[in-house]
Amino acid sequence: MTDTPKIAVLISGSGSNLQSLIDNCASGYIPGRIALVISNKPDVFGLERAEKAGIPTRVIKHRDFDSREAFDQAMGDVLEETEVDLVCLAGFMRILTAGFVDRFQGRLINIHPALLPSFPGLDVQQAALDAGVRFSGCTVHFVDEGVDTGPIIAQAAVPILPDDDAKTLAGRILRQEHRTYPLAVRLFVQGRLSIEGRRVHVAEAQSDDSAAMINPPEAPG
Ligand code: DQB
Ligand code: GRF
Repeated sequence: MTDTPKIAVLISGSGSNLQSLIDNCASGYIPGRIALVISNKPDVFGLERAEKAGIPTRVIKHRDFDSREAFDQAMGDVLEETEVDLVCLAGFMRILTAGFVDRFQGRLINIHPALLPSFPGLDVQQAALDAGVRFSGCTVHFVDEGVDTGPIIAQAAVPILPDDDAKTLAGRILRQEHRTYPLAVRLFVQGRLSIEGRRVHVAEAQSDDSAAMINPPEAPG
C-alpha cells in the first residue's frame, strides 16, 4: 500500500454504509479511495450512489452462476484485477465460501448491526429486543469462514429504549454504523490493525478507563 490504498465495497441494497465510506474518503478522514463497487443485485440504490461519486461499478448476479464457488471465483477475479487492498462488505447478503475468504484473508471486513458475538445472522434487531438486553450496537469485524464470527475490530453501543421496535432500533444503530465503519477502515488503511488469534490489536489507540454507559440512566455518580 505505498500508493493510495484501494478499497472495494460489496453491496446488495441501499448502500447507506457505502455512502458513509464515500463521504469519509472524500473528506480525507479515510486516506484511501474506493476503486470499485460490486453488487450481486441490479437496480439497487447503492449502485446509484457509487455512480454519482464516479466510482466504477460491477453487477455480478449470483443467479448467473452454477455454484457458490463459481460466483465467488468471479467476484474474486474482478477484485484481483482491480488490485484492491481492502474489501468491505456493506449490506452484502450472500454468505462467502471458504475459498473466497482464504483468498482475501486479513483484508476482508464486514459491518454487523449487533454487538457480536451476540446476535449473529439475520433479523438481529428483533432478536436483541426479544432477549431484553439494555444495549445493542454495531460491530466491524474481519470475515472468516463462519457467519459473523471473525475477529472484532471496532464496536459502538447504543441504548435500547422502552418504546423501541426493530425499526427504531435499527435506525439508531445505523447512525453509529456510519461512524464506526469509517473508523475501522481508516485504522486498516493506516496499517494500524494486527490480528492476534481472535483479538485485533489497534496500534496507538486511545483508552478511557472511566468511560461507561448505564441504561436505564439513573445510576449514582
Ligand atoms: C450476513 C449474515 C448472514 C447472511 C447474510 C449476510 C445470511 O444468512 N443471508 C441469507 C443466506 C444467503 C445465502 O444463501 O448466501 N452478513 N461470509 C462469511 N462470513 C461472514 C458476513 C456477511 C456476508 C458474507 C459473512 C459472509 O461473516 N464467510 C454479512
Ligand atoms: C446495515 O445494517 C449493515 O450493518 C448490515 O446491512 C445493513 C446495510 O445497510 N450488514 P446499508 O445498505 O449500508 O444502508
